[in-house]
Amino acid sequence: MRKLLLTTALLIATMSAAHAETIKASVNGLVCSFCATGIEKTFKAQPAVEMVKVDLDKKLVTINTKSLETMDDATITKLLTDAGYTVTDIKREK
Ligand SMILES: [Cu+2]
Repeated sequence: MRKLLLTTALLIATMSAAHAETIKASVNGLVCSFCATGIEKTFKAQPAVEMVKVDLDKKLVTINTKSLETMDDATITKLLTDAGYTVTDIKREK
């Protein structure tokens, strides 16, 4: 019984640690470093966001969420649309 509890606790700990997400959003309208800075500021202000990186060449916004946190597609799309950009694709990696 004790062993089972320990295994369960370990399993939960492992799952939690792995639960941060990497989200890659393809965005139209990203042209200069001001765009990149603005988007980084917007996403860093979100409580679920650990790190955000903007690649101007690939027109890609990479968002890393904090452990146990996520951001749904609608939230990401709204943040980018409100900032004046068009989201063409959102991909997720665990
Ligand atoms: Cu710009």
